[in-house]
Amino acid sequence: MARAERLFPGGVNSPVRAFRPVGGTPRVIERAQGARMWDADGNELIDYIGSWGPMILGHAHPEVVAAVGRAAEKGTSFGAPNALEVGLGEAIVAAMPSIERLRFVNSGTEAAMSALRVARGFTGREKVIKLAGGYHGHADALLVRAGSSASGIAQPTSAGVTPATAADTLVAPYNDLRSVANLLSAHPRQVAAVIVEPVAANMGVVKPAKGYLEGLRDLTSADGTLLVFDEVITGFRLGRGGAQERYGVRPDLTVLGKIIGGGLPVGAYGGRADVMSKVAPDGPVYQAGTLSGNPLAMAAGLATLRRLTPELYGRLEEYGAVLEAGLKDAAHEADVEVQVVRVASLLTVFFDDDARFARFFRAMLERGVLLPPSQQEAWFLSAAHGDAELRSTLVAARAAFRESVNA
Ligand code: KE4
Repeated sequence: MARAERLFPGGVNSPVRAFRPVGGTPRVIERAQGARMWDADGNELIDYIGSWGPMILGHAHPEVVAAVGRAAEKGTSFGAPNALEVGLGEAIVAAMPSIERLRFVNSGTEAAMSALRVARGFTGREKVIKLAGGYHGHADALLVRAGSSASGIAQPTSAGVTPATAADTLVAPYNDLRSVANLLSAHPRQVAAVIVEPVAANMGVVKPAKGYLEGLRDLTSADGTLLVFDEVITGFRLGRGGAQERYGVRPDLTVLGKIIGGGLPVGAYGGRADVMSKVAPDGPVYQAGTLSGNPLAMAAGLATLRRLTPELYGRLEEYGAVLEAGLKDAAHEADVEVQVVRVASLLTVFFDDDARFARFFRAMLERGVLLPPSQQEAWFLSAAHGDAELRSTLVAARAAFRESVNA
């Protein structure tokens, strides 16, 4: 870490990894397998970060590793059409009917940024609406009142984002339809898109209020505004059809990432064919990428999606339910007031103050359980988490909740 700190801001290549909200030195991970990771000092950790979502099968799944190896032997990137990108594209379209056509990029940020550009190009409008606490990657227009670690910076908009850029991004509170209706009526037919995390997971897990997503669908349709679901986390996490299947709401565009790359850099945006027909080279909205659709990343994504079966989602649901109940019991036994919010295999334990969360995090880490080092993030369960992990996690939690109250 000392060498890393001489090289990288905060010694990390993404802010959340720096442990700032929880204190202490980040663990340097040497290898991972299934539900576990080992740090450079040989400590074994049960992992609930899961690379922030992609590792739904668990780390180093043998068939994913083999698929990547086979692809690598034929060349890692051609910069030309290849069969693997078609295979992964067809798998995504089959799982999410709202996606009629799509484009692969290399991150969720690129996918969200591109989706908004297409929405503006298609509608000819300039404004976008995002929800406070929603995180859609680090494109300028979206770093306004953003969640994840962006919520940790002092000002609501990142330094370096110009007032002019921020001015085109309108922000409403999550789960408040009236505020979105007010913004749309204050800017009639000027809003290109509303972009929303259908289950918010960058301010901790926050479920959509009953009727909220349906309400957004109605409000945007009435105003000719595109509804963009950012399913970078929920896509293939809540089920093969993501949140749009679970809640039965059809967006105009969907943003994907994380799981569809199986741990390699992949993002995607897609949706209505008429909207996507605006994307170059078919249309006037430009977007490009050297490594987009490269066979190595496509192979990892395909090998992962192939294993996302109803049985796997059933097991994730079972593990999640037992973990949620166990954590609630452990907190209650320690007389600690927390909220545990879970949707499928996404879970957050909310503490009523950050210092208590930090003590809980450190106490769990000392007992070999690595949680996301931020109250704004979700625990990501994997198919590799089983009875042994569940037992160890709950034993550690009983002690960690007690320690979280004693200063
Ligand atoms: P990436 O550019 O990090 O691949 O994706 C951006 C993104 C877009 N949309 C949603 C809903 C997301 O959650 C993300 C990225 N998530 C964060 C943490 N929740 C990634 C972790 C990090 O920033 O290091």
